[in-house]
Amino acid sequence: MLLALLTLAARAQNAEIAVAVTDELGKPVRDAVVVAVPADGTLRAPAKPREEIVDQVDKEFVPKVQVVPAGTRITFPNRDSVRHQVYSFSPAKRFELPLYTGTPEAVVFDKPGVVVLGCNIHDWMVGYIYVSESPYFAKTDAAGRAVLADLPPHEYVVRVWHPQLAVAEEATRKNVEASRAHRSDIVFTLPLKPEVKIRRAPAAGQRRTY
Ligand SMILES: [Cu+2]
Repeated sequence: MLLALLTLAARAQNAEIAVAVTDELGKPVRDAVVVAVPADGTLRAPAKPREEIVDQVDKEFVPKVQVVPAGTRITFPNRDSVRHQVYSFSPAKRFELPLYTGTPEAVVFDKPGVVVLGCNIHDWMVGYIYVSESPYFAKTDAAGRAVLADLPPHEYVVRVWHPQLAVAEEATRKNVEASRAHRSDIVFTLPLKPEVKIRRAPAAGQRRTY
């Protein structure tokens, strides 16, 4: 009981970093990944590997951007009645799940980096898994906001990634001193490339099933 109270008290003392992300026109950017790494480079190893899910719903990846700590096991359940063949050629994780329905076995993402997902059957299906080396991360909501909560007080290097980011992720770095029981507000303005969308097949009016 006392220990639980002490733990709670310690948590309340921890720091928060609140982030707002906009594009160069000031428009909120959703699905931006915000990562904080202690400036001295020390990272605790996660207690135990996490399990996460990337669904396929109506021939799209859901969520389109997923962020996980390194070591996470991800399953790719197919909620559609058609088959999918999910793959990635990204250096952080090359894999392929041969044509399937239902839920194939989990894939382990143990190397930090961005993993771009595709489907061999549906060219327009594109998804992203951001594998974070740090346990401190968040993803922006529709208002372009994210909060990194319960951070041990420390100096952090905070950076942002987004699928349309026009510069290297490293170029977004900001140093933030996160102090005890304090909330730091930081703003990122990102140069973004236009979104490239592959048109879905079949075209409107056709009733072919892929
Ligand atoms: Cu597919």
